[in-house]
Amino acid sequence: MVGIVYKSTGSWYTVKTDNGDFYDCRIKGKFRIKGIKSTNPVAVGDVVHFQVETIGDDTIGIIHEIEERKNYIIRKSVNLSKQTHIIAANLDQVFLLVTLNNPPTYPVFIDRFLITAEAYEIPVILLFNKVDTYTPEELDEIKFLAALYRKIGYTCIGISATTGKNVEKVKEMMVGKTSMFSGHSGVGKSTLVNAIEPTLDIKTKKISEQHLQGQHTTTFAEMFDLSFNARIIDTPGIKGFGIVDMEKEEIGDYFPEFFKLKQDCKFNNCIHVDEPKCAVKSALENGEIAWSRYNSYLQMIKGEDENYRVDIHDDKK
Ligand SMILES: Nc1nc2c(ncn2[C@@H]2O[C@H](COP(=O)(O)OP(=O)(O)OP(=O)(O)O)[C@@H](O)[C@H]2O)c(=O)[nH]1
Ligand SMILES: [Mg+2]
Ligand SMILES: [Zn+2]
Repeated sequence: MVGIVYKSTGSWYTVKTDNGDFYDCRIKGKFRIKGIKSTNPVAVGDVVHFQVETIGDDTIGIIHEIEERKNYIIRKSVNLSKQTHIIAANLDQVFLLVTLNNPPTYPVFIDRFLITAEAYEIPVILLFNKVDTYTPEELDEIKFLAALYRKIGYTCIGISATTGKNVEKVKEMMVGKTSMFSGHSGVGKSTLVNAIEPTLDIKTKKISEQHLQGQHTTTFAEMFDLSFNARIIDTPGIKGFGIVDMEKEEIGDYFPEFFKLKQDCKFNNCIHVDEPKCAVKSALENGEIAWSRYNSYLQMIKGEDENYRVDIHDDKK
C-alpha cells in the first residue's frame, strides 16, 4: 500500500491512502534515509509504502519504504545534541507567521527560516498576524518589516486570525496546494487553520493561558484536507532555527538580494566579508541592503551555532 503521512508522533504515523483510508503505521526496525541524519526518519508529507498486518483485533501498517522527497524543511534542534529534525516534506509553499510581540519574532529567526526554504526553492509567504492588537507605532514597525521583505521578493500580508482580516487572501493562495504554517509558539498557526476551516476546530491556546510562555499547544505536526482543494500542515511552534548542511560559500546564494549582486563583486568567490570591491557591502553602505539581513548573514557564515538560540524568547522554562 502507498499513502501520505498526515501525522507523526515520533513512534506512530497516520497514513492516508488514495482511497481516503487512514492507517496507523509504525516503522520497520530502524532505517535511515540516505545522507540525512534526523531524529525523525519519516515526516508529515512523506509518501510511504507499507504493509498491513493484523495482530489480534488491530490492523496496523508497517512502513518499509519512503519515496524520495521533492523538498523538505529541516532544522537543527535547540538543544546541544545537534540533532536535526525534518518539520515536513513535499511542500508547495510555506506561510511563516510573524508577530511583533506576544511572542516576539526577530529578523534573524525569519532569515534563518527563509534561507532554509530558499535552499529547496520552497516559496515562503510572510504573514504578519495579530494586526488587530498593534498600536499605530507597532503597525509602522510591521509596515517597515513588510516593505523590507517585499523588496527582496517575498509576499507579505498583514492578517488577523481572530478578526478574519485578509484570511480570504490567504485561502486563495492555498488553493490546489500543500502548505505549511510555521513560526514561534503562540503566533496563531492553529487559530489561522480554524479561521480558514472552522469545522476543524483544532486546539488553540486559551486566552487565560496566554501568559504561559514556552508551552506548546500543538505538539505534533499534522496535515488536514481542506474543503477547497487544499492541504495545510499545522506544526508545533519552533524556537531557534539552526540551519543544516550548508557550506559557508553557498549561504549568500540563498539571500536573493545578495545573489543578484554577486556578479558585480570583484572576486567571483566573494563571501562579502573582508573582500575589497564587494557589491554586497557597497549596497549595504548605500542602504540598498538591510543591515538586519547582513547581520543574519554574518551570524550564519561565522557558524555561530550557539547564537541562533539568542532569539529564543521562551526557552528558560
Ligand atoms: N488578538 C489576536 N489573537 C490571536 C490572533 N491569532 C491568534 N491569537 C491568539 O493567540 C494565542 C495563540 O494561538 P495559537 O493558534 O494556539 O498559536 P500556535 O501558533 O498554534 O501555537 P503553538 O501550537 O503552541 O505552536 C491564542 O490565544 C489565540 O486566540 C490574532 O490574529 N489576534
Ligand atoms: Mg498550534
Ligand atoms: Zn561580495
